[in-house]
Amino acid sequence: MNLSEIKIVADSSSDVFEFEGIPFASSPLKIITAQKEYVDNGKLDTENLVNELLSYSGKSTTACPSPSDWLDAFEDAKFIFCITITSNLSGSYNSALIAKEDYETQHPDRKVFVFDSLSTGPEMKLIIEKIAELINLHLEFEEICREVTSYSKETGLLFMLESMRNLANNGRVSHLTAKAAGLLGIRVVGKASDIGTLEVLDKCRGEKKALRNILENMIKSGFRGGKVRISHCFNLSAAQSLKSIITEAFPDALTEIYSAGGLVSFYAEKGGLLIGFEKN
Ligand code: X90
Repeated sequence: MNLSEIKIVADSSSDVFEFEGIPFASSPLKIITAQKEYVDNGKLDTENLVNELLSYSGKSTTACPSPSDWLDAFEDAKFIFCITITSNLSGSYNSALIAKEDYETQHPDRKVFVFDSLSTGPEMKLIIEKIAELINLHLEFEEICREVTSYSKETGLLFMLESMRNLANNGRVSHLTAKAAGLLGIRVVGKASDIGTLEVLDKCRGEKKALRNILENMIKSGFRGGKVRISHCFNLSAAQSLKSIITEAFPDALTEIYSAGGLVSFYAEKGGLLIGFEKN
């Protein structure tokens, strides 16, 4: 495989909008209200989005990329690695599968690997980084697919949320589950389950306790100081505190912090953190 024939594509829930050194495209999800449609294309003003939604009382929802959006992202690459948000919460994966069918029928010499991350945000970012690493090692297409599949079993996603209102209003968690997150001072800590759904682990009083709890849950999952990716929705200070408690316990951990894109900001809401990490 020649680098110019390869492309990594991911939907915008990965918070990755460009990637240095490897051809990359992001396929945008959309956030939709009765008044406006926000396209999560990396140029979206997420602060404006979050604030507009806070003052908006009508219905808001999201939409995954259509097969034709995915085809646009494939462009005309020969070998495509396509990563999606969990198929258990979004139609993105199914859309990508339809696009793959289409693309491979039209171009029998081309290959698309569609990978269901069973997760989102920073865990997808880790998977994307792994694919890039394997591409740079000049592995064969099938080998990369195999390696990525096994790598993803050794990564996890935890989250801390102050509100689960948008998740509940869009049927991604029950209203009962969401209720606890609405209580003043409570932070819900949870994880992406093995089948790619939201699983609540703990309800913590205050952010400090929640951050400790996250580190404990990372360790429980097998974290021993590998890569960590933290995506935050206007909560840089919590992301930084988490980074320092991780570094204190695991000086070799490689932690990077960045701002969430539109889709993750919509569901994680103000104050939310998503943490992708390697389990061993
Ligand atoms: O297709 C669509 O419209 C997108 C639906 C996405 C629904 C869930 C997004 C969750 C984003 C919230 C915390 C992390 C949850 C991880 C679960 C696997 C972030």
